[in-house]
Amino acid sequence: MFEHIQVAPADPILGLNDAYRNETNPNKINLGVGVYKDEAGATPILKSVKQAEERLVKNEKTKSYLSIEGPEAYRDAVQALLFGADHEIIAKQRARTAQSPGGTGALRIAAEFIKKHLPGATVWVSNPTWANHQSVFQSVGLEVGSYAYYDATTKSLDFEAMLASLSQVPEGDVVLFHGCCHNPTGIDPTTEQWAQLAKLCSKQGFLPLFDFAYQGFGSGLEEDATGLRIFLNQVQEMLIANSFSKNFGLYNERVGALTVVCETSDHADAAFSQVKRCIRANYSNPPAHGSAVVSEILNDPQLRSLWEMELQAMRTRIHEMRSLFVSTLRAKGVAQDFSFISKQQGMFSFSGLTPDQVAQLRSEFGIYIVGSGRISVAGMTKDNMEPLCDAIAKVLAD
Ligand code: PLP
Ligand code: TYF
Repeated sequence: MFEHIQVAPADPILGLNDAYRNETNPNKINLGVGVYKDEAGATPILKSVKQAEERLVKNEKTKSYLSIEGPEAYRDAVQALLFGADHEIIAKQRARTAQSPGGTGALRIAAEFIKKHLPGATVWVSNPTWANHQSVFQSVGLEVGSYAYYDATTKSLDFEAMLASLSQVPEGDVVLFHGCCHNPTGIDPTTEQWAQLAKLCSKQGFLPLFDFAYQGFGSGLEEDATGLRIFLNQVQEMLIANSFSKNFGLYNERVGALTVVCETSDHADAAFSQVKRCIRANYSNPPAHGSAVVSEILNDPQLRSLWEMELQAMRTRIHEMRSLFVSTLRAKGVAQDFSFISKQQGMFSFSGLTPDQVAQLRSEFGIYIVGSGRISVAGMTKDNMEPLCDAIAKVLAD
């Protein structure tokens, strides 16, 4: 029965992570997968998370099933984080949120919901985008198209081309936006550009799907929601897939949410009943631990302020590494201008390194970078910066 099955290609990012684990070079450096590292190169559990977990272990009374959509305290906290606690959407109950297994789980439920309830819709993703987007949408049979985003020559957003592509998207299709900290380029629209995109969305009549996996990693929790909130002032309907993998460091707990925003509370009830139906047919109901940790932290002022400080420390360290990377390369006499890297947001940057240079960094120096040249700045530390920049200077000179 199984003898005809072909080996599937490895995930370009997670596969690289597996290869890194087996790398024998003692000086190896991992700038592949988007996992935050601290100054010591570790991915520790946040103090706020540990404290919340201690409380949970002490107070937890049952392991009985959660509801399909997850606990109310969690869902309310997610909405407050996305919209701001005083938003009209919350007062008018125009949104419904379901807990999901990570941001990926939220995208997958969104995909099934789109496939069933927006028949014929194509999903448009930026070029480039996170490697998994195409697979998630295609795996439910959706057509995926791409819109212009990145200009490799100027290493910036090609906003005119982006507007031109999105002007071709027909009414009823779905456009995926990265809420902040665009993966893989690190380049986000400005506030003015978000406003133009929102206007275009409303004119064209496409549905925005926000993938919001890095809230708090760019400029701050509120600041990073700017694009999302500008859209919400302009359009009545939206899907939002958010993840707490990065901003709570809860990668392996698989915690995120899918939020549906509708024109009215009645529409939201109907749409949400269908979201719940998709969930039921997938994994029935979500795991408890991750969401319990997140809602314990978000709903407790002391834990919340500790978490916000820890998030700020992660964000600040990444920005410091960006500047240090640029100045260290310069100090090593690298002629190319890498200053664009210090202007970008979030964990990632497109370095402009070619596939050959990426391969050489891996084989000669044990430095792992995604083939596209995307580097995870979050994997840089003060300790690995010198050998990293020496190696990059070497491959650029060859
Ligand atoms: N969306 C983007 C843009 C991401 O970079 C990630 C990274 O993991 C995800 C979604 C998925 O998040 P999660 O790990 O919570 O499934
Ligand atoms: O882009 C990244 O590195 C992270 C982690 O299939 C990730 O978003 C990468 C690939 C994947 C799942 C998560």
